[in-house]
Amino acid sequence: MTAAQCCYSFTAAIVRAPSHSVVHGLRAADHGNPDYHELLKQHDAYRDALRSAGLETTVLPPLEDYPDSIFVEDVALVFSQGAILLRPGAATRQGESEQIKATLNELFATVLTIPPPGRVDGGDVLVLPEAVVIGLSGRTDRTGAAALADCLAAFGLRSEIARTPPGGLHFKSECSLVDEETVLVTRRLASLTAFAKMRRLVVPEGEEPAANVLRINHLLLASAGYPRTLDLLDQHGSTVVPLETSEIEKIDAGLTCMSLRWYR
Ligand code: CIR
Repeated sequence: MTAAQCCYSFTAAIVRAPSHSVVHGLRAADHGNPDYHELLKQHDAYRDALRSAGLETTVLPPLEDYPDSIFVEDVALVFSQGAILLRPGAATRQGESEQIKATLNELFATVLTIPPPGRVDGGDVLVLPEAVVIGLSGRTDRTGAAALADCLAAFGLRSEIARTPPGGLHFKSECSLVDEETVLVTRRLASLTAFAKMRRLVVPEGEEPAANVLRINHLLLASAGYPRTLDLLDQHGSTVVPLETSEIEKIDAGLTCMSLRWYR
């Protein structure tokens, strides 16, 4: 498998439809509840973008008991080699893993798991061409990161441990892959050793939530609300698909969180 296949050359995706309870999703600061109908519209546009990028998408049913369950990225990692079922760090999200297990078992020949007591959220895991970076955070602990490193090694993937900046929810809230040689990062992550060999596009001050973009095949999905970052990506030569993210941002989420992608 080439680096691009591992990082952004995908053919399949899993998403989960938003539940009505999504408006009560976890958040660090209260900026008001998301509007359910607007969020549904934004989620539909996201699903359309995945299809435009060429992904065959499995849509899982909503889970009313789990407000944050549309953020499937946090409960599993998926690769051509197989899947890894994670143990999310937030108490209210721990049952979500069990809810996606059967789907992973249907779609993947191999499903590895993070054993208790380790905790890992997929939002803390960035797949780069040379290594998978695991960011320790309030959700991902050292025990979980060590168990994840073993799972990744079983799939032939090298990993590195980094640290999610203080106060940040997830590592990927502040960085994401633009292409094989380039990452988009907030200023405070720009000098991270894991990015030393890569070109770094630094998100303009005041647009930090824009750091979470999603590269899929020839397209780069980016948040529509951040014009200076969109310009930066455009100047870089990316084919950008701007998507509205106002409602999921109220519950601390970005574009990568709403899907699992892999090359089947
Ligand atoms: C949470 O706090 O878990 C959700 N409200 C947001 C999760 C966003 N997921 C992600 O960035 N990978």
